[in-house]
Amino acid sequence: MRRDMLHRALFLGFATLPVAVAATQIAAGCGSSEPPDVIGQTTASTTTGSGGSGGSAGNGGASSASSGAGGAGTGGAGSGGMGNGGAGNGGAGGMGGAASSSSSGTFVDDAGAKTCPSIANTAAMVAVPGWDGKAYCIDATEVTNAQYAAWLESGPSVANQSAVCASNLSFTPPAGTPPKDDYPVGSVDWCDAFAYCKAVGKRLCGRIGGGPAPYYAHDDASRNQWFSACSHGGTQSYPYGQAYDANACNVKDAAYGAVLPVGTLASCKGGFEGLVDMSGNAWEWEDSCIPTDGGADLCRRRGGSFSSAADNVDCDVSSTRPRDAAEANTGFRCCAD
Ligand SMILES: [Ca+2]
Ligand SMILES: [Ca+2]
Repeated sequence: MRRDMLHRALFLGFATLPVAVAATQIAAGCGSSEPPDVIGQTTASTTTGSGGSGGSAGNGGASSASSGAGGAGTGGAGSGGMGNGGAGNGGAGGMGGAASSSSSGTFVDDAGAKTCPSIANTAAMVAVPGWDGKAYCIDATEVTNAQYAAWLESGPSVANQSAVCASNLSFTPPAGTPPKDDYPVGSVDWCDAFAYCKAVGKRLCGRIGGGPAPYYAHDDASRNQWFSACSHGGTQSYPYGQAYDANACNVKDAAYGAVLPVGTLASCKGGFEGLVDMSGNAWEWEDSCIPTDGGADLCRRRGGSFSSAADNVDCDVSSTRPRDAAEANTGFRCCAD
């Protein structure tokens, strides 16, 4: 068992479980209403390199996760703006070597060379370093009610969805078109999120390089867009750092008790410059589901919400919900390749 998984198993009180059990999905218990998935890994080349300093300007040396060497960060200090339609193509800061990751690729600090789309009435995007030369873009914030409402008002047709979403007959949340505010949209199902991102010229965050994220590699920074962005390329447990901070983000311990407008807490930043709310506020649907049959498939959601306890708000924790579930505390953000 990987060290971090062992830690999690111990934390959750499953220390006495056989590895084979702990490595499969544990769906209940833990004294939490939002049990994290504990998922077996398909790759586990754990390294023990020292984390390098990141973010400062300079010529970037590619940092190899397999060597664990601290990599010099490519400069490109990000200025990823937030808000509606603002251009926010800031290159993300550099990163150090992977301290402990299950990554199987080579980190390439190439965000500074990446140009992200700037699409009206959608979240600004931030360029983040990629793996194997695949820098990509991710929304700086969760998609807001106003952004989602703008899309609904464009009259999108449910007829153009893939077969797995054939049962999704409406993109409108049960309570109706959301108000035009900057709170994260909620009560959207996976198909709504997928359709929104596709329609605005992005895609629901999935695998680096294209397609869905492999379901059993949700904490593989070399393959998972959402996780790599949150964890600073697999080097941090939380978007803002390595240690839990009860007040950095809108999580249960911070006691706000409800979602906040996206980007309200400047302290909830990272894992790369310009990103906010990767921990807490609203859960975020991800393009990672099993099987691929229809509305009952289980799809991942990431990062926890305002009501999530400490063990549910780090970058590698995830939770699953049926593809057709629409919960008030679950929204999403989009990526682009
Ligand atoms: Ca729907
Ligand atoms: Ca979030």
